[in-house]
Amino acid sequence: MSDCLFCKIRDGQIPAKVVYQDDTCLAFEDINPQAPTHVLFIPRKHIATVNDITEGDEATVGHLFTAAAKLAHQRGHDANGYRVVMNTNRDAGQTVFHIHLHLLAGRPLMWPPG
Ligand code: DGP
Repeated sequence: MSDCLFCKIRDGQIPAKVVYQDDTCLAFEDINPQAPTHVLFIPRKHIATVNDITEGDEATVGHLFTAAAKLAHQRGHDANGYRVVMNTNRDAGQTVFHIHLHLLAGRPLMWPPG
């Protein structure tokens, strides 16, 4: 989508600190990190919200989780743990309407998140 911030990051039109990419997804450091590790995993395909995921997207969305788990492992977060979360629409605080899996790690994470 032409007016999507994360599509622009995907296309290199807006800079981001990319930490991982492959044919399916891109991962970059969050601009406003809430933990020592705060990385966003986005599909290359534009999908606005979790509500817009279709059965044909299941492999793509699942891939975000395996990519996030690999990065968590590489950064040594396996033992202490980490959180992966995808916010959906207003009440969850979604602000960018291109799905993104947050990977948060490196400090104790409270639950419920608020
Ligand atoms: P959410 O609230 O789940 O929609 O999270 C959106 C996240 O995107 C938020 O943690 C901040 C991050 N973000 C917003 N704009 C930019 C940007 O231009 N660059 C990067 N790297 N992250 C951004």
